[in-house]
Formats: sequence, structure tokens, C-alpha cells
Amino acid sequence: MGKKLFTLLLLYSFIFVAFFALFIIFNKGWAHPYFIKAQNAEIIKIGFFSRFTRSGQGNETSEVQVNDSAVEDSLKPCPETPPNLLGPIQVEFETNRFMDDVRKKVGSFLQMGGRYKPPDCISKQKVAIIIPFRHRHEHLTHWLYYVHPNLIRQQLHYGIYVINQDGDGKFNRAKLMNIGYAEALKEDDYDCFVFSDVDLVPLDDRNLYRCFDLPRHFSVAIDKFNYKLAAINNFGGVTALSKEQFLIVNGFPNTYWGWGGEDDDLYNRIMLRIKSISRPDAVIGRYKMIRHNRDLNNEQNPSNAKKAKETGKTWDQDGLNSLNYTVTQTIKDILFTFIAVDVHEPTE
Ligand code: UDH
Ligand code: MN
Repeated sequence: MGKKLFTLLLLYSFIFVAFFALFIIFNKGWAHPYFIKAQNAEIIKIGFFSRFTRSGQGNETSEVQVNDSAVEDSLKPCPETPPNLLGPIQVEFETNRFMDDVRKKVGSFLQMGGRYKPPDCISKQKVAIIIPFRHRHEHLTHWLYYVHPNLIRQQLHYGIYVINQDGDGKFNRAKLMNIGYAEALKEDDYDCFVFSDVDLVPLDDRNLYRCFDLPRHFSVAIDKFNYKLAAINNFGGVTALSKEQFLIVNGFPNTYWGWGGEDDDLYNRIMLRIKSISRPDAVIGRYKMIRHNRDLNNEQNPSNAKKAKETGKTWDQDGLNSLNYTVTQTIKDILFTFIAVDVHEPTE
């Protein structure tokens, strides 16, 4: 009898100790590097989804809270070369995509406003991605579908800002870029600004959307131009400037209404003040452009090309230091921050 009781007691105490041990492990578990590693594995998986399937499912592991300050303190800087890149990416725009598809695919990795930071390392730069926008919802859907997973694999700490020009006046791409810069900085202390057309999707995730020692031209090999750089002084499409670089050149000009010239003006500013730019090679810098017709109220403006010959005389009066506009609406989507603006088109 005594022996039986003793065995039973031993069994109970063993079960108790086992449960206690499990309890300890689970309580500490979320902060343990193993779980962070596991989350990282999910990121590799969405890389996979973006490559081969139309719409992956959001994954619960990304809900894990890793921005706990104790964990953050113990994180190391992200490696110079992100470890999970895929290289060339399959991209097609034939599939009819919806924002909800994209929200399902990447939404669970993001924070409101299209914000992301890697869970397992500290990015050196905080990058604001600025998209000038009006009536291009279909393009924006494709762009978000392909670019978010790239940026996540690049271990970027970033936010997406879609700057929408209100009304039907002449489109002003460059001014929208300046507004994006100013508005993003009201939200966070960004170090780097990527300026991207909504219809340009990178074909290689080694094209890192961050800032370099020199202003960066990313979109060097676009399918529409047979993957060739149109001109050596081309600085259109997708570019990046650090906060310091952007301030030195006084940002973009604000006075280029309609299509053309504003990218040349920025290039001239850079040549005047910084002297040089950098680019990826023609393999890594490949892009697919979503085909479209010329938009209404963005017709080529011949006076823009003339203006761009005078950058030397205008750059220090026309730019960030003369920027004026009115924000009319801000929408926080999980995939992006949408800022609608009145760009104060002059009435002549
Ligand atoms: N954009 C808009 N809405 C507009 C106009 C421009 O969102 O109404 C933005 C968008 O991000 C776009 C960027 O500004 O990617 C540049 O404008 P664009 O795409 O019109 O410029 P691009 O040089 O085209 O690509 C010029 C017209 C080409 C017509 C070709 C006909 N075959
Ligand atoms: Mn275009």
C-alpha cells in the first residue's frame, strides 16, 4: 500500500515539474531568438508566394510581438547583403488583381500606413517610398503586389506614401515628390527617400531600395526601352536620395506642370551640387513597365524642356524652400499611406 502511494506521488510530482518547465519555456518563448528565426522563415515563404502564386495567405506568425524594447535592444544591425533575396522575379500584369488580394498576401506583415521593419535585425536606414499618383489604381495594385514582398526580403525599414494630386489640373509629378518628402518627415525621422513611378516594377530584388553615397538611379533597364538606358543623363522612373542629398539640391522643382523635364532638372541639380550619381548594373536594374496611354492633363509640356536648361539659375529658389500645398485627406491603409493634396496650380 505504502509503496503504491509513493509511486503515485512520484508520478504526480513528475507531471507537476514537467508542466512547470513547459510553462517557463512558453512564457519566455516569444522573445526567444528561435521564434524570431521562425518568423524569418515565413518571410522566405512570402518570397516564394510572390514568385509562383497569385495570392498567398497571410500568416499568423507575423503577429508575434517582437517590437518589445528588450528584444529590440538585443538585435544586431541587418547584414549588408540581405540573406533571403531571390534575384530575378517573375512579373506579369495580365492577372486581374484587387487590393484585397494584396492585403491578404502581405497585410499581416505590415503595420498601418504600409509600414514595415524587419523583426530580427535593425536596418541602417529608414526609407520613405514616395509614389506620385492620380487615377492609377490598377497600377498601384500591381506595384504593391510585387514591391512589398521585395522590400520585406530586403530587410528594409520602410513606409509607402502615395501622394494623390486632387482635381483635374495639369499633373505635377515633381511637386508631388517634394510633398511626399515633407509629409513623410512629419511622420517619422526618415533617412532616405525613394521616388517611384507607380507603373515601374523591379525585376530583380537585388536592386536594393535604399540610399547610397551618391544619389541613386534604379530604373536603368526598362522593358519598354529594350532594357537599355535611354540616355546617360537619364534620372527618371525610380530614384533615391538621402535626406542630406535631397536638401543639398533643394529637392525637385515645383514649377514643372505637365509631362517632361522635371527629372532632367533634378539631374542637373545633382550635377551642380553633388557632381555624380550611382546606378545598379543593367541586369539588377531591370524593370517591367505597365503599359499605358498618356494621361489626360499630363500632356507633354514643351516649356518644361526649355526650363530644364536653366536649372543653374533656378534651383535655389524653386524647390523645397518654396514648396506650398494643402493636404485635403489622409487615409491609412494597411498597404500604404494615401495623402491627397491640392498642389496650388497657378491660375494664369
Ligand atoms: N502619374 C499618375 N497619374 C497621371 C499622370 C502621372 O499617377 O495622370 C504618375 C504615375 O506614378 C506615373 C508617373 O506619374 O508613373 C509618370 O507619368 P507617366 O507614366 O505618364 O510618364 P511616362 O513617361 O509616360 O511613363 C509618358 C506617356 C507615354 C505615352 C505612351 C503611349 N504609347
Ligand atoms: Mn509611365
